[in-house]
Amino acid sequence: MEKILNYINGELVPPASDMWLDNYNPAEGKVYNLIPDSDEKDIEKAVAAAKKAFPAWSELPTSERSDILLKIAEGIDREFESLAKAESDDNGKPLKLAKAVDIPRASSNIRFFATAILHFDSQAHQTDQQAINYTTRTPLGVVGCISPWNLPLYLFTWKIAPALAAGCTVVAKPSELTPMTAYLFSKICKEAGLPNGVLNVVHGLGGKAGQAIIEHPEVIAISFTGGTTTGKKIAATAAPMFKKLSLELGGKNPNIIFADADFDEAVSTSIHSSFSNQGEICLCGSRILVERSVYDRFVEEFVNRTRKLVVGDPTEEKTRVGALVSEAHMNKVLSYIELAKKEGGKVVTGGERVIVKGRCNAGYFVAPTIILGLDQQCRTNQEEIFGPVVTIMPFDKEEEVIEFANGTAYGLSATIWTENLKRAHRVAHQLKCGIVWVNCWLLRDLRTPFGGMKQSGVGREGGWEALRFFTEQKNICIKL
Ligand code: TXE
Repeated sequence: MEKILNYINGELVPPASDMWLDNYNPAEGKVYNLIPDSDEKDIEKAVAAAKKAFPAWSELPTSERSDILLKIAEGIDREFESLAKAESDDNGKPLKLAKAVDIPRASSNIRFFATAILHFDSQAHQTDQQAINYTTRTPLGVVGCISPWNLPLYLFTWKIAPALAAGCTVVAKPSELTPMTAYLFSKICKEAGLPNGVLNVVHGLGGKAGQAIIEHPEVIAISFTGGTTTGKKIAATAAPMFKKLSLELGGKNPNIIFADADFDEAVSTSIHSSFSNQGEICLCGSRILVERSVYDRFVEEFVNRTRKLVVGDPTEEKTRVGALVSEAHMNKVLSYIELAKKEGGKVVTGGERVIVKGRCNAGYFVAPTIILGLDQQCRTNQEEIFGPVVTIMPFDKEEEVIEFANGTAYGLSATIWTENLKRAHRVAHQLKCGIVWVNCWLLRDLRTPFGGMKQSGVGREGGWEALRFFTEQKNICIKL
């Protein structure tokens, strides 16, 4: 069986312990390769390599760093087919989606930061006639990047691209559930001539390899995307060490539909924002809040459209909903559906595991599920399920829907559907979340800050924010 290898100091190497973990293809429910069960020894080697590589990489002219990163982006484009297949095989998502979103966006992430760094500048302030201050920004050093399984290569590159562009060297750990694209990416980096030790990719478990990155004293900043519970643990370890932290955590995002919305667009985009990537996107709108006068019409149309979504083999063109990432995650999602029923919810479509005939008959598929009749306070409407499960609730007034929308511990994103411009601005300003989409969803401009409020995280990624995160500021004051 194929063995995925770590990428340390420019070499593809097995873990020090020679221990391996099973990597499942969730659409087949079968192990299809092995990944390193790395531990602190591997992290130690990776940090030492990153430390050694830092002076030369950080002092390389920006244009040369940029050129190498652009070569890596070209490598992603060249390996497009194999990366898309690996992304789908590891995660269970439709191959079509990996081709349309994950891989092109991974390449865009690298290109964006490779070119953004060429325009990154610092500031100067004249203090009356007394002094001139100028502020420098220098790369931090060795940083840790830990990414999740839902958009594997996309989120992996979203972290490492700004770190490398800024001149940091990186120890990265992709999710143990979806390691394959990061492994292929290591090979692309080698081919592109990335100097040894600049990027080190160590595979393994979160509590072991991941925790060793967080605890390592030479790793001075952590960029993490994953669950809120993991984020808390990471913050608890890193905060007393005064590490710089960027945490992108979960969401329980409201999708607000006012009666004056463009109905057809609201319905079709809500299908995407509810069930794309099996609902395993932190930005999915899992709570649909609909103004009462259009509630019945919306529910009818939305349920009909949802029933037509094809759940099936991720490699088939017609498939819209693939497998969930793991058996454990499928069971978690199914247990939330049971909880919703206990809480008085009515499952109007879906609600169960789907057995797909043929190659995928042992896969972890769950039917797109719509639940009605729950109140705002229940656990189903408070906790992140991270699967193809949405609730729909009616509302009467603008103030009420703002209260509903803000009424969870999360604050990542929200969508507002209305043709009333003033209301769009008014409501958007009152929502306690980091990203608000008006009459659209997941439209991304990489220059904009990305991140959440409350338990959805701390810090902002994207654009200059990411480059600032990976640099240290110093102000120099000169008396005139
Ligand atoms: O993610 P984890 P899990 C949410 C979603 C999901 C839940 C749990 O609700 O059901 O989180 O998913 C690494 N030190 N999201 O458990 O554990 C881990 O190896 C250092 C939302 O799979 O947070 C992986 O690389 N690292 C989310 C990464 O953290 C640790 C996407 C994420 O895994 C670690 C994924 C530790 N102690 C899940 N423990 C989003 N916001 O997009 C784990 N890891």
